[in-house]
Amino acid sequence: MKCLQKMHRTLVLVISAVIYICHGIEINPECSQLGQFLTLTNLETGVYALRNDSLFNWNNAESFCRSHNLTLITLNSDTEFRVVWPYLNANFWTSASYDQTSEGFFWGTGESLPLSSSFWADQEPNDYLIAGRNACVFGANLQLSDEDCRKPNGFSCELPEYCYI
Ligand SMILES: [Ca+2]
Ligand SMILES: [Ca+2]
Repeated sequence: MKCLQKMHRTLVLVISAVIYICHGIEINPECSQLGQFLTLTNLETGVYALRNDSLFNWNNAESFCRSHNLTLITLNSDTEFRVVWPYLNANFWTSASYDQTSEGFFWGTGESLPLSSSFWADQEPNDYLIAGRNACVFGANLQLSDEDCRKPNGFSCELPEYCYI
């Protein structure tokens, strides 16, 4: 008996499990001691001290970060905002504030935060237009808003820019 074996070519789709290995960002070795007395979270966009529990006005938040050789958080990209946001549960001060002399918003790094940025929430920024008010920038709901710098908010510190290789 002749057994014909028919070879069927079967297209087999092998679905491999894709393992995402989340690497934290690479840090300049000089920066290894910065913020060492705080709980730091190393994410793909930066190293952060997330302070959900403390409500400070902008100047005190900025001073707190600086006293640990850190800066207030600078959201350099949409990606950074999205990566950091899940770790924050309240409004948080960023490093950006309005500079009356230059008539613009700037991050702590010196980079401009243009009025045309898509990060701004609807109708924001608006507090900077109020005479005599110092306006600082906080993040909430994946958007930025300005507000009187004296108001208390949560905040997040970050390693200074030069620490990121
Ligand atoms: Ca950053
Ligand atoms: Ca505002």
